[in-house]
This record gives sequence, C-alpha cells and structure tokens, in this order.
Amino acid sequence: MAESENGSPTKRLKTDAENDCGDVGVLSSGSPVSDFEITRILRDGAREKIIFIQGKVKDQDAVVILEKTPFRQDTLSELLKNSQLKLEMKNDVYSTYQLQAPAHLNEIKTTLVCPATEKHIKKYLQQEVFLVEESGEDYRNLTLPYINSQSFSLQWVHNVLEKKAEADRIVFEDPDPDIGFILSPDFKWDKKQLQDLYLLAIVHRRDVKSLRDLTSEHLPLLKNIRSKGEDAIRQQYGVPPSKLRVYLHYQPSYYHLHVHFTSLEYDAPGCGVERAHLLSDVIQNLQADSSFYYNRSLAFPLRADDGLLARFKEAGKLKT
Ligand code: M7G
Repeated sequence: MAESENGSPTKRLKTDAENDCGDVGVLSSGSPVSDFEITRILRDGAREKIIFIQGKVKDQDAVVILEKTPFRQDTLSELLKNSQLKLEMKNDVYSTYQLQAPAHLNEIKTTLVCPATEKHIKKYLQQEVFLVEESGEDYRNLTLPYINSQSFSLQWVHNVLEKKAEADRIVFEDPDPDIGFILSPDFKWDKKQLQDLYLLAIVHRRDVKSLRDLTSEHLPLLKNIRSKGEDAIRQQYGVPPSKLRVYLHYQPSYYHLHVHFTSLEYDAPGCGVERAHLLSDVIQNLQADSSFYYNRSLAFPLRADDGLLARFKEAGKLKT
C-alpha cells in the first residue's frame, strides 16, 4: 500500500490500472484485503513471521503477504504503558503474559499483488531449489531467450522512473540519463524502523538487464550509485556506509538494472552468497576485466518448477 511520508494514505494514482483489486492506500472495511477469498497458503515462514496467501479478489487471482514487523524502539514505552496484560502463568521469578497492544502499535505490513499472474504465485510458493551454474554461453543460449519470453512486467519500474507511482517516496534522484538513478524504499520496507532498512537504486537507462550486461563502460554508473546512494542514506537516515549491504541479485526477478541497499543487521531475503553480488566486488571485477560478467560462470538458485530450470535440465547442464 502506498503511503506518504507522514503516514497518511496517498491519493489514487492516475496510472493505476482499473481493476477490482482496490484503491491505493485505502484502509477501510471495503478494502481489497477484506474481499480476499483464501485459496491456499503458498508459504508460512513462522520464524520470519511472514505468510504468503493465494486467493481471489472478486474473481481475480491475487496474493496477499502478511508480515509482522520488528519492534520500534521509539514506541516501546508507549507499548508497555498502554497495553493490556493477561497473565498466562507465574512460577518463582518467571511469569508470561499475552500483551494486547493498542491498534496503532499492532500493525501488520500487508502487500497485495492483484491481479497476480501464475509467475507471481510461483515466486511466492515454497519449493525445492536447485543451484545452477551458468556460463556466459549458457546465458546467451538458454537464459536470455527464456527471460526475453517469460520475465515479469517492468511496468512498476517504469512507473517509478516516470514518477507515475511512488513519486512521493523518492529519497534521492540523479536525473542523468547515463549514470543517473532513483533511490526509493523497497516495498519490503515499511520505513518504520532502521533495523530492516531496504532501499533500491533503479537506473534511468533501460538497456541494462542485469549483472550479465555490465562491462567497464558501466563503471561510472555503478560508482555513482554507490557514492550518491550512500550519501543520501547517511543524510536521510543517519546510517553510514559501514552499516549497509549494497548488492545486485543474479538472477533478479526484474530485468532492469537495480541495486539493493539493505541494513547490514537485516537478514534480507536473497542476501545469501548464491544470489547477492556486492556492488564493491562488481566494481572491482569490472576494473580488472571489462568482460568479467560476459564470460564467467555465475551460480544461482532456481525453484523446482521454474521454466529456466527445465531448459538447463534439457541441455544437460544440471549437476545431479
Ligand atoms: P530483484 O532482485 O529483481 O528480485 O529485486 P527479488 O524481488 O526476487 O528480490 C526487485 C526488488 O524490487 C525486490 O526487493 C522487491 O521487493 C522490490 N519491488 C518489487 N516491486 C513490484 C516493487 C514495487 O512496486 N515498488 C517498490 N518500491 N519495490 C518493489
């Protein structure tokens, strides 16, 4: 749900597709989530306190993601003072309670994807994963034709770049068409606390799909993102570069170059070694060899029912 800086719901955006999935930022009983009919649970992450639910909103396929967010230090005393406590048990110096927090301190971050495609549903479904090793040639023969035919729509990215959506959330922009970018909060971050800080730098140029396309020609772009992104985050949130994990995903879900800026303290989804490539490593690799990412083998995980995995299997490229 889009929210303005002051937390109030934003107005409806003119570019929102007309559909039955509801209005941006509307929090009422007639909200798209209250109309949501549950079909099945795609994934239930008890430890991360996140659940992915598939369902329908007025006959349209949809996914709802509910996530309990980290505690906010600035509201702790209010939480302790103004909540109701129900004793569960007491034994010696130990006692446990059910704490009922006031509604405004008990929000659940909610993401709605509607209408959701089959690909969205697969993305969120818990599945067995396999590690694939892709050579530069495999990329050109197998992966590129696949992503050209099967990728997620980039409409949301273009909306951000053209300020048709999320314009009020922009943290920093360098408008230069070659080395410029927009830095905005990732939609996984509710901006309520810094422990799970998560921003995205989305480049203005539209001719770079992913890490694979990068050569030394892109070094000015990458260095610009690193230095101006870090400066903006220090200025806006008081978080220094030594507290940030700055990386690119390979494979990404969205094939328009973007860089993830996350809090080092946050175990962000997809920040493991099999998917995340630190921006500083990428810069150094390209400084040493302009065709580093054109040639080298890159490993990444694919879910069991990913069509790309089938192509690697058919080509005899999956190590079993
Ligand atoms: P990715 O590396 O392409 O793939 O990252 P991933 O989603 O598998 O990590 C894309 C990033 O864009 C993710 O961190 C998403 O949470 C974020 N994201 C996706 N969408 C659809 C939006 C959106 O509409 N707005 C914003 N601000 N972030 C989004």
